[in-house]
Amino acid sequence: MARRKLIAGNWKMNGHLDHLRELHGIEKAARAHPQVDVAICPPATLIAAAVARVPGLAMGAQDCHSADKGAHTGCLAAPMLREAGAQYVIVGHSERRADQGETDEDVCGKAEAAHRHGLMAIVCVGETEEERDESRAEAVVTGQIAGSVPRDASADWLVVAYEPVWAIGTGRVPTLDDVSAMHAAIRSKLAETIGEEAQGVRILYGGSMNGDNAADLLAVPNVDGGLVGGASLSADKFVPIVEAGA
Ligand code: G2H
Repeated sequence: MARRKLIAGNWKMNGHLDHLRELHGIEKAARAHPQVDVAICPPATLIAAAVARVPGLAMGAQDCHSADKGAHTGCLAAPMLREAGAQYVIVGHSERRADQGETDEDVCGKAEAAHRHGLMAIVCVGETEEERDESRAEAVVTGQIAGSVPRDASADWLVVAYEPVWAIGTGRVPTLDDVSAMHAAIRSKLAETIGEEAQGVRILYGGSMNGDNAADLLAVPNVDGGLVGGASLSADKFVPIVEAGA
């Protein structure tokens, strides 16, 4: 099944208003390659300003609460992000699973909230170095899929991102064979979890993707795009990844 590639940038806790200047070059690249979906997930405080500045470029958030409103100091609900102009939301990034103790159940609730409010959920999964060394990577990741993906998910609103924790921000990437094997295992687990819809769900690779390795990674079967951290912070580094996905 043909799946449109998605190249999504995750700015994490980086960037101020002046950093939005980088978006012009990224928007230009997105317009030049309409066969690829491109999105940037800046800090939530910048989403509305980013949409105003580059209306042709899709924006996303980096997290949402599972509830639509309520007494949750400091949290952001999916309808708030939607109102700010977000089209995507990353849920279950390993940094949040580690720093905020998010469980698969939490992540599943967040993905459901995203769907309720018209956001595309990017559900992140990935094993630690220790889990890989102990040959548990596939079991861990498929377990995360089973627990984090809502049973009623469809390709219209679900994206999965495989991000090996040990590859994040380290400059290390798995072998292409390992990426291929894991993405195939994820597709297969998705099929068990949500049935036929699994064939249309995009599975992104994330973890030290850059302009030098993107073309190889994006050519691997079942790799339907990238979730890019450090290299998404500048147009110079991000645009070659968009071009590699085209
Ligand atoms: C993985 C990725 C973005 P980086 O977290 O989600 O970051 O590309 O910096 O490894």
